[in-house]
Amino acid sequence: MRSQGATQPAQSARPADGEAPLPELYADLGQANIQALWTQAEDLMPRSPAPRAVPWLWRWDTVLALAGRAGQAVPIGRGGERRALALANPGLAGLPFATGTLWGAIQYLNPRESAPAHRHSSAAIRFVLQGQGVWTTVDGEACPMARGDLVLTPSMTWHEHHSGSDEPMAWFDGLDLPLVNALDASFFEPAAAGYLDAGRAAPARSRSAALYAHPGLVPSAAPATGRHSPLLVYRREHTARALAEMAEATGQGDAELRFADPVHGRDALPTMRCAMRRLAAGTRTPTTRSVGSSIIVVFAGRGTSVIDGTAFRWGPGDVLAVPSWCAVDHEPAETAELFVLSDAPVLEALRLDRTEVLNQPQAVTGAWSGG
Ligand code: 1HN
Repeated sequence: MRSQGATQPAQSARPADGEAPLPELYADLGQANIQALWTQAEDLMPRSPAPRAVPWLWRWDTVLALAGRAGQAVPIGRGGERRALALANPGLAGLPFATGTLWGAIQYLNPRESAPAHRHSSAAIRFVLQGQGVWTTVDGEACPMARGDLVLTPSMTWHEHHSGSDEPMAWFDGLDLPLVNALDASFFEPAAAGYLDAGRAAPARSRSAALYAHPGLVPSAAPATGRHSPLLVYRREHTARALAEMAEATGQGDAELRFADPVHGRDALPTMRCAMRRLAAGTRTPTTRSVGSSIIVVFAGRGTSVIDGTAFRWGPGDVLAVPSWCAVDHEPAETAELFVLSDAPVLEALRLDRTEVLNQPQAVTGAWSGG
């Protein structure tokens, strides 16, 4: 039971013999909208993070089939202006959030469809799982999207999606929306009709990639804003090459790269970390737990992850939720690539970050069998 709003004083608040009875005090506190600390339940300040979200897995086949049905049945334009299916963590009592701080969804665009421009204070990322020939316009810059590409739509940037493709397109959307809502910092604005010229075809490359996607080289003139990465699209060809060369150079079965602001070196967005982790067949990662939550999108490969004792078997397109402070380890059955979205930059900025490496592989006490 949550403590907020509790009206019953705790046992220890009873008056000792000879003391004045307290009910009157509690009644008067309640009248004044004041609560005594000693009447609160212990979960007011847990000894370690106690997220309501639970470890979970959404299977790609299930989500894609439902997205395809939504694509047939529901036009874009219904609330939110996007055909996005939110991955709703069953621990969050019906909220459409994957973890306590992160929104995760699969968005589906039919051939030649468009999703209109809007902007919001929540930042978003798109990580493409299927298709090509779609572009997202971010503050007027057309960004091509194909499988394995990462596109940023930072806070308050205008964005719209267009398909020039003959195939449906599906991508993973990640937003910091639950966090922004918890901070009461949400703003949303639809664009005026005809706001942007969408262009007629997916561009070969974005303007920001022309300026910022060359290794170790950045324009001498400062970018317009330091609030987020000036590079808005991270193409699959670069990610694939970087991961392969890192794995080869280090000889490590576990290689992880972070999508960084090429000018400042910090995370591409101030509220969310995006990373790509390559796990070679035969690797078993150490068991770790971190403060802050993450969403893992399986880009390629198969394997098993154990999250707080529950074993989840995964394959391409599956999405996992890892709530705060849950122990996690991964064991790929074949070489795998995982896209990892987390709220780590927020925890680090607030100096609340903490990671523990647990020595023992964790005991498996359950296996996932739903989703
Ligand atoms: C949004 O703007 C997009 O632009 C996707 O594609 C998902 C979920 C909640 C609020 C805004 C998009 C969203 C969203």
